[in-house]
Amino acid sequence: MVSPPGRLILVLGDQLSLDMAALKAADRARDIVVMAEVADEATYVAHHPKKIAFCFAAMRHFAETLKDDGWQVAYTRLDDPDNTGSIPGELARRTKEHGTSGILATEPGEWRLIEALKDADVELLEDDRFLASHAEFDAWAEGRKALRMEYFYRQMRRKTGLLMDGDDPVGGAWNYDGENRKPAPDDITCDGPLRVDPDAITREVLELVAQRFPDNFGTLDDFWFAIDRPGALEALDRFIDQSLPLFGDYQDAMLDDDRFLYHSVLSIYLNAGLLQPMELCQAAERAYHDGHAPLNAVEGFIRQIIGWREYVRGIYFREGPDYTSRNALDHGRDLPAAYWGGQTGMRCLQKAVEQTRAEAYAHHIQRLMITGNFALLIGADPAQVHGWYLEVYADAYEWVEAPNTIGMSQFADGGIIASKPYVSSGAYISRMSDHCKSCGYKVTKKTGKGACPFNLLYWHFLDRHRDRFSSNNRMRNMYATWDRMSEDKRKTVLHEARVLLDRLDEGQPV
Ligand code: FAD
Ligand code: DLZ
Ligand code: SF4
Repeated sequence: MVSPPGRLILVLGDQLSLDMAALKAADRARDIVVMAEVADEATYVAHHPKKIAFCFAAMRHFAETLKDDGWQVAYTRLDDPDNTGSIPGELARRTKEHGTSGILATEPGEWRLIEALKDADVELLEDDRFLASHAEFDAWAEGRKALRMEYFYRQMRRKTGLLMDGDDPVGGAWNYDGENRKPAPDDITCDGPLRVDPDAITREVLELVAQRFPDNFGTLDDFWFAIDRPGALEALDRFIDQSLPLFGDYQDAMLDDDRFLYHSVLSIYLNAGLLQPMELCQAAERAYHDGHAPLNAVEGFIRQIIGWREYVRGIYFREGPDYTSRNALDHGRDLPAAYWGGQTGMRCLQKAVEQTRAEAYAHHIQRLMITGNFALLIGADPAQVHGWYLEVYADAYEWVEAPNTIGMSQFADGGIIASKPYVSSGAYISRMSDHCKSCGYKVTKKTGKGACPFNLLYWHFLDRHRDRFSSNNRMRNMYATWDRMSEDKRKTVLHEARVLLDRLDEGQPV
């Protein structure tokens, strides 16, 4: 008697954990794991080549891990002649080849793919790599006027017991954010994240990506990401050992000559499934109890993971597929060429983009207060801004990128995530970085030749959005400062900002 076929188990490029929900529910003896490098996923935006290379290299290594673990794996390479070019296409092809009694997948991190899989009759299991399920987040959000991260974070602290002393937070306070804002250090005592030499599998992928995606923004040179779990665990150890103690102090700092400072650079591994959120947090908590790292660093790090990361995911799934097209401030300007490496005299922007091109990485404050701040101040089309962030960073998947961009950075969701827009003049950048020292503009100049564009555009933004923001408690002081300026001064600022915006509209560099 011929036994009935098993099921197909889909594992996507950002689901590279042995304990993914679909794998846990599968039968290793009968089911077949399907993994596929496909054109649709590689081109839904023009990803940074390092992101594609990381994804394919990590997928190929993970397929080997699965085989060693006793799984049967049907793996499609991008250049396989029979490759249909899409995930549903590959599932259909494998169904023809092997037969199947059903297809099982863990829910993808993007509405686009969720809908495509539902259309292909794939059974989806909730992704349980996260601390808060959809139901738990929705229950927390239900009936609240404002969905502030801080309160959600406290619930996650209680739930996990991380940094808890019974019912109270260790140290007496929930949040040490106020101690995480030291300006850039004079000298850096940290060599940055672990760098891994590409092995034969990764080198083959690098050649493929170079050949297939020659025009994408970003360079493949000097590829150093870890591409498997042992490498990612080593990167975690190095972070805890070397960077965590000063992570808190310098979390918001930026330096012209240092791309990573004390940041973990672990989001790429975490989002792909090579690391789990709780193991990062527990490693950090151990470092606190061992006296290796102070509370402001450990609490700050844990808050980013069980607070911000879980919270933005909750918002993405709660708000639904139209979230990425929100545009509360009615912004529509094209992103300037500077975002793709075009000429700019703004040192901070030029450095953030240059490092993005080189590393497919920038840390949070570079994303929020340089590229994000400038895009918001000029009134850039949020959909384009969202497209840019999704393309250029190796850790970018829509569930985490979109709420950070559309919500936190561009205020395009009308204030679901941010209680006020993250805008600043040049003074903030000057305080937190050393960029201004080598800039053609002068951060201390508010108007006139050489005035820092952030200074002009900041007031222009506040002025043009006065109706919306002037009654916001957290913005009253800003409007009071603006209103105290003489009418002449205000006119000059608005005129010079207008000239700058006109230059951008004519495609000229600023
Ligand atoms: P660290 O500073 O070392 O922080 C530790 C960890 O905390 C990170 O690895 C990350 O997993 C988590 N974390 C920190 N802040 C956030 C946050 N705001 N949201 C979610 N997780 C957070 N993060 C992504 O993972 N993918 C993205 O596509 C992404 N897009 C962003 C777009 C914009 C406009 C902004 C402002 C932020 C974005 N972030 C994104 C959040 C944050 O910038 C990155 O998580 C962080 O820079 C990753 O670097 P790191 O691992 O060195 O982080
Ligand atoms: C990012 C990415 C890329 C570049 N390529 C693939 C791929 O070829 N096959 C695959 O399974 N996944 C890929 N991914 C990750 C997916 O885009 C990701 O799973 C969805 O965006 C959902 O988060
Ligand atoms: Fe950026 Fe203005 Fe400083 Fe130049 S002067 S680096 S544009 S903040």
